[in-house]
Amino acid sequence: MDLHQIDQFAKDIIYEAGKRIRNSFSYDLVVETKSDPNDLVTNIDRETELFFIEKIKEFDKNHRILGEEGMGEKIDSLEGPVWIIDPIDGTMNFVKQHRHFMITIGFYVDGVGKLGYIYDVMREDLFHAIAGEGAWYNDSPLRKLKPLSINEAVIGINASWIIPNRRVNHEKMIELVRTVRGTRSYGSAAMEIAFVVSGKLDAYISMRLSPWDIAGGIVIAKEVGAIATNFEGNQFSLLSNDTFIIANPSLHQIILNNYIEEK
Ligand code: 2AM
Ligand code: CA
Repeated sequence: MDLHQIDQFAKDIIYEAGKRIRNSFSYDLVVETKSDPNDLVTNIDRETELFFIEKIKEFDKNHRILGEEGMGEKIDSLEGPVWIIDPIDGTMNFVKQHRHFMITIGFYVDGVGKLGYIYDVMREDLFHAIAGEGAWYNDSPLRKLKPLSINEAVIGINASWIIPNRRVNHEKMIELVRTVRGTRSYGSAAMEIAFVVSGKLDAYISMRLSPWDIAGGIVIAKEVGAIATNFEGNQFSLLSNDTFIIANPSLHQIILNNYIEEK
């Protein structure tokens, strides 16, 4: 398997899909809700996923595809080559803000991450990695993350975890917010992961993410030394929803041990 050839192919289809999404703003979006009233999907999410599936099947019909919109095959193992795709991560941003949404893709072989992509569609910025070879922000190599103290950290966290909620002890979260230098919330998990791997954020935590939100990002994370796990400190399951933390290596254990208490 020629990873460089697959990497070039992946970049080509991501750029092409990005162009199609940018052009879609000239006509009407059809917005529907999924699991809850705030879980949005549009015709463009579906069309983009279908575009990727068609292109990948043309490239190699034996490659399987796990996509957020469920238009690939039903996947219950990661055997062989599998593409894990979120055609639009941050659909609410896409619909409401027309910015801050990502295409994100991970390419795995037998469950091992080989290629990872996070593409900021409106900025036309690509974060990507080839396992074992490095990670890039467009054409510039991403450097290994440097250690820092928790008081200097800027972290990505959603405000809903700082108020009473059924998943984590919010008092501990308040302590975390008080301790760090600053907090941010961007509404796209892939964007926050892209910021952690490039040192623009020092950690990002979420109580519930899906495989396609993080599959591309964790390939990039490995190349720069960012640590990505679930709240048990184990590998995120790529076949089901899970808790998620990605952090600078000097902060991962500190945040998990001192500030995250699951209910
Ligand atoms: P999406 O836009 O692709 O749905 C926003 O809070 C982040 O969480 C986005 O990355 C969003 O991805 C993801 N997200 C939203 N609802 C989710 C759900 N029910 N399960 C898992 N991830 C979700
Ligand atoms: Ca999505």
